[in-house]
Amino acid sequence: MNKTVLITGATSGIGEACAKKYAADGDRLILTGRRADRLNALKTELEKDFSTEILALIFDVQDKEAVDKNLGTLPTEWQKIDLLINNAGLAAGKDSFENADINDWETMLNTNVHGLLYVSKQIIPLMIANKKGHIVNIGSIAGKEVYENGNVYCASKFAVDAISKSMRIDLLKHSIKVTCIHPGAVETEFSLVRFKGDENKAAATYNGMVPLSGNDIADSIFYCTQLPDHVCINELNITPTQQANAYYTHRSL
Ligand code: NDP
Ligand code: 8X3
Repeated sequence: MNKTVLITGATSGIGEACAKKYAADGDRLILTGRRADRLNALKTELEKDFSTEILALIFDVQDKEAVDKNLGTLPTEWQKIDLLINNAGLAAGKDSFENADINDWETMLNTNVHGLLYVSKQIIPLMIANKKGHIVNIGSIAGKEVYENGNVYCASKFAVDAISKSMRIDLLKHSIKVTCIHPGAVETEFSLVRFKGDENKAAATYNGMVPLSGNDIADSIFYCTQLPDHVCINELNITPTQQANAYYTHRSL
């Protein structure tokens, strides 16, 4: 309640679910994404439903200049950020190493790793000035185990895991908590993006199982961020009940 929360990638999926969850809690939100129509519609909806203040910032996290311009010049009343949720990310393609498109690899590394770093570098000094803060990074079970054809997506999420551990150590002295959330299969636009609009391939990802929803992940993130100042959940691995890890899914439906 009454926190200022910055959520990257709020135009769909997990980020959008987080935006709704924190708005319902009465928090002020800075929401980001590239799709202006969606972001502005979400801002209008949340301001109407929850009478909260929303700052919508449209930029690509891969573009360091755009990140710096948008987050480096926040109005003073938006600079006391209590919580940063580094959620913007994607998988592009799921191809064997020798066939994968190098542009897809660059997009994943530039978004999932560089984008997260650019955003964090802008927000951490504000948290340090405030003498506390909480950063939640969205990793993946793909950052815990490498699976066939996951190659660079897995590498990008292993990087998020390592960056989260490193942030936690370095930011200890500033009382900044760092939590890394590692979801398994969550039914969002993730698979549609990964398979470049192929709806059949995207749907097949969740065949025979009940996947997680964006709300399931938002609920877990919310829990992690409501604990007393002296308690930090370092990481959570969250899968559907029918998924043990990146390799084993029981498709029984
Ligand atoms: P969605 O595709 O539904 O949402 C992704 C969000 O990221 C969108 O809001 C999108 O906004 C934003 N985004 C992507 N690229 C950029 C960019 N270059 N600049 C700014 N924003 C960007 O997928 P999810 O909600 O599932 O994904 C959220 C996070 O969760 C990702 O980091 C993903 O890797 C991770 N994850 C997802 C899992 C799943 O099974 N769904 C499992 C494990 C982790 P826009 O296009 O408007 O820019
Ligand atoms: C998304 C989950 O298993 O498709 O990060 O990589 S998985």
